[in-house]
Amino acid sequence: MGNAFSPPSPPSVPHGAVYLDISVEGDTPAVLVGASTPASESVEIHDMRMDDGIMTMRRVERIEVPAGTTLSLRPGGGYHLMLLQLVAPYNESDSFPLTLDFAERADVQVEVSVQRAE
Ligand SMILES: [Cu+2]
Repeated sequence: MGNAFSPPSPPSVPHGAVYLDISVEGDTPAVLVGASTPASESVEIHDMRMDDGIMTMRRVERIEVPAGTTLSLRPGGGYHLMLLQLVAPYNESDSFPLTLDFAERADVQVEVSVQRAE
């Protein structure tokens, strides 16, 4: 797990997105089923796809990451973690903890740094 970051949120936007790398060592896959953070009321797993020429986000229940691989969540499409109802806007150089909930595995806590997407 690593490289967790979230672009700064404008004060008018009550939600944010977190991107990170999910690395799965060993020989069993990992299934991410949710996440939580003190920075927002709730966190959803979202998948962003082109649908008839329009980018749409939909909620998914889980992300399965095969054993021995790293899944990179990045801006611009695919999976991300959506923080809903931010407790407060956050700015560049802030950071906050985020707990990843995995099925049949220990939770993992990461520190999310607030930074613009490269
Ligand atoms: Cu989203």
